[in-house]
Amino acid sequence: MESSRIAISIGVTLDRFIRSNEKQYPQSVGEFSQLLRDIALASKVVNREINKAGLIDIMGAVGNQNAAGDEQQKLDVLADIRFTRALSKGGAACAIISEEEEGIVQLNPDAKYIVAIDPLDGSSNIDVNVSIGTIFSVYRRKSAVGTAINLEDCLQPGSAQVAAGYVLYGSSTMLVYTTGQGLNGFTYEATLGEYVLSHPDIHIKPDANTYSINEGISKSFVQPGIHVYLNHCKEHHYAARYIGSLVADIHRNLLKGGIYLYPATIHHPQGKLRLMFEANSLAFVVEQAGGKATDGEKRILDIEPTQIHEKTPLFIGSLQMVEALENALVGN
Ligand code: P6P
Repeated sequence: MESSRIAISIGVTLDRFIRSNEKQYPQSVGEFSQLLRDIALASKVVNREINKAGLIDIMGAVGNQNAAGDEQQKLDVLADIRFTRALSKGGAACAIISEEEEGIVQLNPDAKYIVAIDPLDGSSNIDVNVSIGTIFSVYRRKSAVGTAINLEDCLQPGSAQVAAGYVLYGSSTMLVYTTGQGLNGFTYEATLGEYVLSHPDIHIKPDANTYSINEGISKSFVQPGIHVYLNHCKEHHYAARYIGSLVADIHRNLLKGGIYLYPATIHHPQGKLRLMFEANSLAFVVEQAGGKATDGEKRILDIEPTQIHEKTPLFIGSLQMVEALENALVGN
């Protein structure tokens, strides 16, 4: 019997994929690769803790709020610690900005990469066993190596990202990321402790018929065009799919086509989602897959941030669906 039929290949591991990419940059010293490995390592630890959440005392809220005013869940805090510790020990990050931290977390001043992270998005779903996710961006520092990272280093537009991605802790755990050379997805094989390439070169359908929005708060939407677009979806018998966990909704729409909408509301006039920790990363990811991401007026990746915890409306997904949404906003 052929050996290939006896020993089925496990495929391309994330580590091998990162190293093969690194060879494209002869001047690379491996810092960037180390950073990606550190993010992957932290996600494996978080994955293990999420899978035990019902069995050990890490469910529920900690009783205080994060910088954005959200009630912190125990796993939010735990995930923030895991990613900060992994990046600190890896030495390839000079700083982190996190949805769970007020200010800049200074790490290795001699490193050149800044990580912006939402350690665990959708955490209100943790206690009911619904998929949740980590969202991350990587920027290159602007200040001189060897100095502390300042606000100008952190407040860069999404177009300056050198990498971005997410981890989806779902029925399987996946790491999906881009370095600007396309979008690839890796599925975690826990028995090996490895992420294995399972979704190479992801592309989002240019048009589809799934829309994701919290219609329960539709009376609080402030732009009339949103209602016009939602009526368009219903007149064309689109499917409404809203998990209430951004990474899960984005992942489904990436693979099947669709649009996710979180508009400005009376309660969130600037939108609910964070520019630096959610919108920029997912906009880079979706654009690399051929989709589009806007705040309703401008491309997400072109927004010049003014504060770390800035919020934005977010309309993201299949190109023609986002364009139809933009037309509905302009026309009404
Ligand atoms: P709402 C989770 O809190 C989150 O940030 C996203 O993951 C999710 O898409 C959205 O907010 C849900 O918000 O207002 O519909 O509950």
